[in-house]
Amino acid sequence: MSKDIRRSDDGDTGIGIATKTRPKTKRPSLYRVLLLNDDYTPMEFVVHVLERFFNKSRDEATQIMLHVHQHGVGECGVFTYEVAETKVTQVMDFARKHQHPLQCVMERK
Ligand code: TYC
Repeated sequence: MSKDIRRSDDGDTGIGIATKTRPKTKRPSLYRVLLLNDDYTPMEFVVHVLERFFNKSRDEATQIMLHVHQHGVGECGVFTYEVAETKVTQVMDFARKHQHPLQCVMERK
């Protein structure tokens, strides 16, 4: 951790005052949560997952599901690491509980 200290001259004494300028803030890395297509998970189940875990409207959920169905992969949302990890776990647990092979993954944005 480096400190950002700037020395500003306060006159002709040659003595500077250590002044904190920018308090360091780090933006968190963001992660995409993706759904992967498969041949067996019912479309209605995928729509339900998107509504339940990603707070999508029925229309938006249906669009995302169809995108995944047609293109093989699609984005459910973008989150910080811990939130993304939680979403993936929730979806995978829910799919397993209902014996569907649905796969959900995360990737650094
Ligand atoms: N391809 C599936 C079907 O035809 C539907 C589906 C869509 C499955 C999206 C997974 O992530 C998925 N029943």
